[in-house]
Amino acid sequence: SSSPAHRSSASPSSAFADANGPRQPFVIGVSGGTASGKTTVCDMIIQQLHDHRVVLVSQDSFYRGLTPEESERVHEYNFDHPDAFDTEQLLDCIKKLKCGQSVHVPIYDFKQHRRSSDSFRQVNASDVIILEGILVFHDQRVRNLMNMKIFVDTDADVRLARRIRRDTVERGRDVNSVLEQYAKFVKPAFDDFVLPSKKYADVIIPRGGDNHVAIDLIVQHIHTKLGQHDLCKIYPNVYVIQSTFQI
Ligand code: UZR
Ligand code: MG
Repeated sequence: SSSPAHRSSASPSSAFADANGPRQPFVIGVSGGTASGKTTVCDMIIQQLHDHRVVLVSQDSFYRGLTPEESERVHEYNFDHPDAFDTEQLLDCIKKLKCGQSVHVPIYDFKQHRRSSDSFRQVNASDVIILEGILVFHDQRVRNLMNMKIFVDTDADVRLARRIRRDTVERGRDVNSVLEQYAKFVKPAFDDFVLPSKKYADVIIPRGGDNHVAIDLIVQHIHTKLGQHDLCKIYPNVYVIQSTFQI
């Protein structure tokens, strides 16, 4: 709806009576190549937004589980291709969160390349939703749900060095298999899908989590956006009047 009601609302009653319903959460997309520092950037934003309720949703959680046949030939599986993700389910989750509903996010096991069959992570409605992942800007429908798009831009050599360290230390892989996968899938998919999606970003952060100035600017902007409507703040199904009203 293009009703200007919520923009011109000067009294609390008009804020509550708004035909657009409650204020929607602010959705931030954070993309960038593998090991670019997406998680670090998200953590820093979350830390600085401590006075708001923020949830982080990772695109990784929406990896499709591999079939037994695919698991046997896991070295031939392309985890960096858009088809590796269940984008319909991701879309559904973010849409629900935007409407203030809570959702069940799948739990993905990177070692078994499978989803947990019996457990989920429950994510509740929030003021800010951060969606991070290598391909969160790929699908137009997902992009359209975002209020702000951030691309973390880190040099490829730095990313590869980090990726080797992470996969060998945290995921129990050997250097050769990491390099093989990088050359076969990770780098080509970055060139074909990730880098072309950079053009959709509103903000590009060079050097990722090391860039404190960029993070500060982004957090200031989010504060401004959230503050614009601080007559009512969303809590699950409850509206709380936050500020004193000017007459
Ligand atoms: P980030 N990935 C795996 O290595 N194993 C899996 O089961 C699922 C994903 C990798 C994926 C991608 N690719 O490069 C990376 N490969 O996780 C994305 N190969 O994670 O954005 O944190 O780097
Ligand atoms: Mg990550």
